Amino acid sequence: MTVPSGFQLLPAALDLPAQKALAEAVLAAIAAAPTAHYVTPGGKAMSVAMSNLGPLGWVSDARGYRYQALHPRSGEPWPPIPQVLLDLWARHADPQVPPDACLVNLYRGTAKMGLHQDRDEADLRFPVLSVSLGDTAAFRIGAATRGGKTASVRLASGDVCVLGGEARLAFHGVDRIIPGSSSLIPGGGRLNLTLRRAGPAI
Ligand SMILES: O=C(O)CCC(=O)C(=O)O
Ligand SMILES: [Mn+2]
Repeated sequence: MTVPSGFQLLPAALDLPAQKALAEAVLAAIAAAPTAHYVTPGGKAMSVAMSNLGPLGWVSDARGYRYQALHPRSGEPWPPIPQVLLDLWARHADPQVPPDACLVNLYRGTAKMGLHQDRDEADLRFPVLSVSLGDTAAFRIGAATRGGKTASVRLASGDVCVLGGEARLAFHGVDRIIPGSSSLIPGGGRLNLTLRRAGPAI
């Protein structure tokens, strides 16, 4: 299948110096908000290590999926979203309403993410914008119904993609990371930054 309409891939939206600066800034920020392998409501630990930046952070545990203002372990607010990400959002997602959540996904080794929809946000009219840094991902995207045809798209370091319109509720996931395809992340792997408007627009 072809990718759903509303899925926008912006290859190399960030050049190498910008990728390096952003990866360093995010890794430094999450030193104060350590990543964790969240457990799904079904009791399985995710292979992706996660943290968040911004007023709200996405978390999962036995009680379910939700956004919350505080890191689950430290009880501290999440570190702020770097300006370069706010600028990308204003340019490619929504010029008026800023994102209030940035999920930080760290894929190492065989980490992957199963097909899912992003639907824990209050207002699904806002798109989701995601930035890829480090190793290339084999990303999969289909329609808004489970079980339909899907397409595989490579997401390389510096690529930005936007899920808006028809693609906002598209099922998507990461089949695998291609190890050694980038040397951007110390220790290897892939950093994915997913910007969302999680709370209402006000
Ligand atoms: O890592 C990616 O490219 C996708 C991440 C994702 O879909 C999510 O965190 O909801
Ligand atoms: Mn997602």
